[in-house]
Amino acid sequence: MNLPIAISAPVQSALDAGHAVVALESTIITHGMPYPQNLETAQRVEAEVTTHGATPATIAVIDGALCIGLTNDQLTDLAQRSNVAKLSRADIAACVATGGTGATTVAATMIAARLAGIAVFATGGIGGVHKGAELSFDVSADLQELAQTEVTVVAAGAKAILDLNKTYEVLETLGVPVIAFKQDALPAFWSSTSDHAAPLRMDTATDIAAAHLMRRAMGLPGGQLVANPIPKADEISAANLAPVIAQALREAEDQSISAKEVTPFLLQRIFELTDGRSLTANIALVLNNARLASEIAKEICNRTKASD
Ligand code: PSU
Ligand code: MN
Repeated sequence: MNLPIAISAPVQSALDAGHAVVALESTIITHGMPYPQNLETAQRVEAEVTTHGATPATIAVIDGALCIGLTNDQLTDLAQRSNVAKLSRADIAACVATGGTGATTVAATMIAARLAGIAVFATGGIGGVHKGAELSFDVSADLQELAQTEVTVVAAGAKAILDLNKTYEVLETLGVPVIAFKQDALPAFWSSTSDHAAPLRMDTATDIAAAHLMRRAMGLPGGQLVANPIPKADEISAANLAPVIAQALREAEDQSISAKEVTPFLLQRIFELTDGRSLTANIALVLNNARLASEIAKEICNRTKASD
């Protein structure tokens, strides 16, 4: 059976030439940010990747095609649509098979990136273990994906709405390398630091690329999580955010928000409760992640060529 994969011309020629490509997800566009900031951010992130010498490949399922690299018209359409499906490992194949349209989460974007031969992916923050998961069992499929799909994901850590302790415990159990960039503590999405010590610390894109390739050489399945702190100038302190996150979580519980709706609901409420400051920080951290991902992607290409 043929896979209906549509790789855009610029992405295909970068892949053919062995040039750096950075995968980007689409759920952040459809479910993570309001219009029009979602579209502006998606365009700025692509431009940031280009400026840093790599080719951006935003990924989504459109009318049954697994699209790797979107046109500006496709990006604009996706950003304005409501009720687009939020796709993860469980439902991406069903969406493609039935000719549907959907945005890819971290898990689904990793699957698509691997199919296209893209090693590095930049996003905002991964999903993880939700607070109260001991009762709700709400654990993002992003964690399992990191354990099995060979893509290095650059994020500002797990989103601070989650139970970070449990999230990092699960990643350790699953054998996922969690690498803080240039600091000893893990970042916490909107905040540059946290009281969680990072299991690994690296200070250069070169080291991160070398670790990615060494896992491949050793036959270790799965990816790496690079936890890249938001620039200090753009951060919101964890102390300022704590009451806002607590209120959003209470409201989600009162309104019985569940399953895939939880994360979009919390992000939207925190946006409202911070008068938009959470969104400004979210945009800054995604751009920062796009820069680092581009450097890592270039290093992986250089090292792969050098060993050919
Ligand atoms: N990063 C952001 N905003 C987002 C996301 C990441 O800055 O909205 C998305 C990613 O697609 C991630 C998803 O996979 O949130 C997590 O959803 P859940 O908690 O339902 O697994
Ligand atoms: Mn969930």
